[in-house]
Amino acid sequence: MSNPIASVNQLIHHLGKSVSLRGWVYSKRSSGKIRFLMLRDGTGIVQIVWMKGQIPDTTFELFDKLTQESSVIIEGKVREDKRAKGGVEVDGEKLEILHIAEEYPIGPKEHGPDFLLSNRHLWLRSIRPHATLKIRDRFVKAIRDFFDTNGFTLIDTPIFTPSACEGTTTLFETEYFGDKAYLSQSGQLYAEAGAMAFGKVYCFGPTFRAEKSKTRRHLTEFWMVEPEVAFNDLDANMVLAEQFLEYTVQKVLAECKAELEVLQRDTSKLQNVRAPFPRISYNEAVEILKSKNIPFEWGNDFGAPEETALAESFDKPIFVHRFPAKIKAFYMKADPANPELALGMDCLAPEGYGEIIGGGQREDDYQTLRSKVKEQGLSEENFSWYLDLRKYGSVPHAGFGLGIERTVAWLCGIEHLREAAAFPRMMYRLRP
Ligand code: NSS
Repeated sequence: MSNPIASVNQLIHHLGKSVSLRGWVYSKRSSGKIRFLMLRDGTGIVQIVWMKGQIPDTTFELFDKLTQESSVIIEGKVREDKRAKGGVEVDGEKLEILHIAEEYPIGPKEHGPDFLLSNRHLWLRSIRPHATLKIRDRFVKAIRDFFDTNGFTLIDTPIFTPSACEGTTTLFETEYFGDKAYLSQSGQLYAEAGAMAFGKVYCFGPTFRAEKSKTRRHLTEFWMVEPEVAFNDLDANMVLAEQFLEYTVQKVLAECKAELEVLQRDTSKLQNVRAPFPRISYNEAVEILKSKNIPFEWGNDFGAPEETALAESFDKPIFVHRFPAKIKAFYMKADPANPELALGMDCLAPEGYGEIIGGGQREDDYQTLRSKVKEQGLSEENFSWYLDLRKYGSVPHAGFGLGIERTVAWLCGIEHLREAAAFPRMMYRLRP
């Protein structure tokens, strides 16, 4: 090929020039002496127009052989077309077929979710999954930028762990050279060690929970980003969380206009994601539920209906803080004003998306934490290193975890979490 290789999203910079494009046939149609081919190359889709008489007849014959998703190399001249999506069309000159695709299972007709998930390896090529995963990519980039520019150090925490962080009921167990290991539910405990070494750290990776519930909000494998900061208390933790969400959400809005449009996302609520967010205590939340006649008993954890009802009263994400200690993890610090409460906080997204962040201030007193480990029947041996952090220069500290798929689902306005992961893992789905 003699022409420079161009990607579809860069064609606007090649107006009037001939380029070489490489990609897949998204669709094609004929009309008299004209052939139209929609070419998809991963960066976008462009229409290539072929005119009989202007190109050799052999090229026309090749065109007729093309099936959906056949791979091709095309040479053509870029022409401005204001009606087209990317502002350009290409007049086809040469066509080289790399591979004629077999009959493609995904077409324009409606497919059921199960069929699409079983064909996720192909479904990724369709416009909606493509837009969703682009948004995820930009969101992750914004997350890394936020921490990079705010003095945080990335600490990669292990996936094989000897013990539970978030309760023993959702542990994935695996054999580990004659011993037992568990897939990490959260990097938090290790991030705490990191915070004592570096001050401000974050970990970011896959986490695993054997969730047996089949809800639209639970995956068995999901990604979590978890900052942890020495000397932060609960209030400072909420300030960090709201600044972090404002930055990352506004970045996605600015950088993913085209993708949000593909998903027909009403972005007005996302524009509102600006600090500060309303803060309500668990006790206040219970009062709000009462005023809405939603049956709820003090001491229980909120489920999806309660979270939706609470978030409904506000037009931006909210924090709920100071939960009953009984329903929270062993590592949470008790509220000095009322030891029945834990200094934890959740951030609830609007529009029924529920909890996207969970975190709080950590117990920093050695004896208190040691008794909590015992109370919850956890092995002191496995937690001795964690308890050490309270022996050698213990300081107040706090952090949180944000679930990537839950947040991306909210950003994209999609119903089910599974579409926010490239290859989602759920109780009943391990393939592809
Ligand atoms: O259990 S969390 O509420 N909190 C933690 O894991 C803490 N150890 C984090 C920390 O303080 N460093 O989970 C945090 C978030 C939660 O708000 C959800 O957004 C997400 O992780 N999460 C999930 N996403 C998808 N699927 C499942 N099963 C899931 N569980 C939690």
